[in-house]
Amino acid sequence: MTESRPPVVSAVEETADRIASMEVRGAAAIADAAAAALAEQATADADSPAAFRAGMRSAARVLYETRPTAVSLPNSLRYVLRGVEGTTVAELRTASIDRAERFRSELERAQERLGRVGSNRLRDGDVVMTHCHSTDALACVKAAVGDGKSIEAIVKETRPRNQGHITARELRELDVPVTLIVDNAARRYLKDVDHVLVGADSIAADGSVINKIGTSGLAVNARERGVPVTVAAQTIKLHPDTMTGHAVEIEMRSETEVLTPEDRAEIVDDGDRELTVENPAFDITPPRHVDAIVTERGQFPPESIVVLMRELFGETIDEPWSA
Ligand code: RI2
Repeated sequence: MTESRPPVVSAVEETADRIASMEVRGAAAIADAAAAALAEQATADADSPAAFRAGMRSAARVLYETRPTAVSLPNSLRYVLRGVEGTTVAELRTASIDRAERFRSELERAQERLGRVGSNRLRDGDVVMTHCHSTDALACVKAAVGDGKSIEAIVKETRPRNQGHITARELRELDVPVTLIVDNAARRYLKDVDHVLVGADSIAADGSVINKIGTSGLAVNARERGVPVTVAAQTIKLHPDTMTGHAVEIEMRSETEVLTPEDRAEIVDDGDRELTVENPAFDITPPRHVDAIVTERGQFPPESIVVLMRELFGETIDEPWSA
């Protein structure tokens, strides 16, 4: 039986909207925003401990339904909900807020640690090619630059939303020389590149990497050119469901990100829906095209990531928001 959904505070609705519209984006930022929203929910009035818990579950469901592929979101929600302990509303409230804060500060520390691990893969004078915008990938470059290494970047613009522009801006803020290219030029420039360095939205138990659409093609080309592919992904990107054989759902987004209504009208008559536009946000890169997954717990060949997953999650995963 499905529980009727108790109302949630407006901060939760707003955060869910900002995640769905990608105003808040990037797997780490999504996880952080979701934990902060649960802390806001915890401040809401509740008549009883049961009502408090129901409100928290309801908030988690609203957030959970925004972006299906970024597993950092359910991982964040699960972490906070597991810490909702106490016998009075006041105790539950304090525990929830503390738990959310702890998650957020651990997230920040994890990214710094990951950056230091990833920096070891970069040598002075290296050129990296990036795809999309990943704070985990940039943490590696930041740490390398902080260690005094000189790094250059070839940045793919990353259609349809051009998150490469954010990467270019942030790399320039680190004083890294940047060459911005269209996605279709990637293969041509791989000959000048020492590493492909990308982030991830989810990592599956077999070491497959789910990341922004175009990553898998880039990885295949990089393999053909002999360029190593490094994936920077905190452990909140590890997808527990895949340990039991579940596939990761690939988010399909609006066609308007690819084609404006005006552009559509130029191609076909108004009202002609026979022109189909597909807009998958992510793709899956098989482990054989990935050299290393860099986490805050060290770097792993993709095929061995399942060992870390077992250590972190055990064998069973619950969905506390569905209770
Ligand atoms: P961090 C992004 O997805 C990109 O695919 C990026 O590689 C990934 O999130 C991870 O980002 P989107 O939110 O967590 O732009 O490393 O669809 O910042």
